[in-house]
Amino acid sequence: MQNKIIVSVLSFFILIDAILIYLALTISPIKLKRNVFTFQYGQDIPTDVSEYVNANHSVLENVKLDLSHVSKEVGSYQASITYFDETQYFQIVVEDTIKPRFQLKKVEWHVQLGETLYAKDLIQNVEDHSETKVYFYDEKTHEKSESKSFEIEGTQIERIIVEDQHGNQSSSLRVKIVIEKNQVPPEIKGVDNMEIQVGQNIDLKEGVTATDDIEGDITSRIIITGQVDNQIPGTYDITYTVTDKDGNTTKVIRTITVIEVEDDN
Ligand SMILES: [Ca+2]
Ligand SMILES: [Ca+2]
Repeated sequence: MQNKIIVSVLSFFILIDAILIYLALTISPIKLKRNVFTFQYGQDIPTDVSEYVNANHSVLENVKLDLSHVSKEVGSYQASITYFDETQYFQIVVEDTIKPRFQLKKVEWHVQLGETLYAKDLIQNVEDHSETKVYFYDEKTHEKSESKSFEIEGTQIERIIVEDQHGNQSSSLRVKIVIEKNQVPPEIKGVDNMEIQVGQNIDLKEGVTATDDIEGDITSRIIITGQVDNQIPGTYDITYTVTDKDGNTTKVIRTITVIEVEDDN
């Protein structure tokens, strides 16, 4: 008697389960795996319906996946699956949570006093799917700057970070910057030796330029010493001197020869 009751109760539950399974299958043979699917920016968004839906193979063949509103850009998009006249909607989220990775070209840089460095020039091999920017980074103030000028002689440690367009920051890498006083003198051009005729005027500044590797055009700081007497034939030495801010001087001597022209008549 007792066994019969147990069998009856068990049978009852098995029957209920069977009915529930039957209902579940007949109500909808397709079932979304999740309501929200999240992908990393740069990752391919699957176009295979089986990535999104649990259903048997024959059902899957008739499920249409609509990703027409889905973009590869970061954001949240609606997508849907349709099985005959039944449509189910779900979300596709594209996010970028991956920090950029990069390497330094070298860990020690020598710059000249007053020189400006761009952080992007110090690095190589940036790995990230989105666009990135490179900064000098101050760990205390969290300040970022794309470039930096070095105004004090000596050695300093800087940190470089790379940030992607979605705000993910790489870990910072240290670089040693050695700031050295500039020892490259300016260059003077246009001071070739010349011949002029008696009475011919000469502008000693004409065509003469001075350029410094750090300061650029410093022509206005050229000092000219010496004179040409264009009435008296002879050779005249003219000295051009220019000095950069670091005290490097360039001196060029140019010879101007005043010649008497023979009168053919
Ligand atoms: Ca990223
Ligand atoms: Ca210089």
